[in-house]
Amino acid sequence: MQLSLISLLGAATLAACQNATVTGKLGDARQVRNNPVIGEVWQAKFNGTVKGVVTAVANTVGVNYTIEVSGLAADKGPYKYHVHAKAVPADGNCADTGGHLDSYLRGDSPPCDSSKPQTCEIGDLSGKFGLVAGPTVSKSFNDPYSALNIINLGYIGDRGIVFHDASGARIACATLTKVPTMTHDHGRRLRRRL
Ligand SMILES: *[C@@H]1O[C@H](CO)[C@@H](O)[C@H](O)[C@H]1NC(C)=O
Ligand SMILES: *[C@@H]1O[C@H](CO)[C@@H](O)[C@H](O)[C@H]1NC(C)=O
Ligand SMILES: *[C@@H]1O[C@H](CO)[C@@H](O)[C@H](O)[C@H]1NC(C)=O
Ligand SMILES: [Cu+2]
Repeated sequence: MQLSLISLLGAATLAACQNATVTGKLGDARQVRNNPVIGEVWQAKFNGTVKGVVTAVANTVGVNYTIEVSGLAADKGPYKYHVHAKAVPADGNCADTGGHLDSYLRGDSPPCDSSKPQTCEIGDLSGKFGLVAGPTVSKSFNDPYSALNIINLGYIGDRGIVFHDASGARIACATLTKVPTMTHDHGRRLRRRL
């Protein structure tokens, strides 16, 4: 009797927990409003079976992402896409990019509730903005919680963007790299000429 009461209470607690709003150990993600250079562009370039670019542009609030890729097998989706914690190593092995960027220490489970994006892992872009289907993707969104200020939790620079097929396999990855600005380019060209 006592045992069944305890297990009943346990089940009720579990149900309540499962429905509770999920936040990380460090709380909800905070919106990013201190990117140092609005309009600064970072890109992850895919040049394998999957080809194309994921672009991240520093906005006044968070980061504007644009995904323009092709070569995702139409019968292997829907695909997830994330910012992972680490860059892609020189050998291109997506397995070595770590887990999702999770600056607020939330963990993968339970899954992201896209109606409460502040409670999701920063890097779980497909959790927040939806899965994509192959073979081509053209998609843009603003993520208020991604940062291009290196002092922020949620900094995405020099980290890997990873696509997963429906089985979860990491089928393509590329590192977000800062695109030199016009003035930088110009300066370099001028210096070379001197
Ligand atoms: C939790 O959600 C499930 C379905 O989403 C519902 O059946 C259940 O009653 C909810 N539990 C609580 C404690 O709100
Ligand atoms: C980011 O996207 C928003 C909404 O489309 C747009 O208004 C804003 O200008 C974009 N920011 C940058 C820096 O491109
Ligand atoms: C993409 O890969 C192909 C074949 O490996 C190579 O010839 C080409 O130069 C690469 N393109 C870029 C932009 O890196
Ligand atoms: Cu991932």
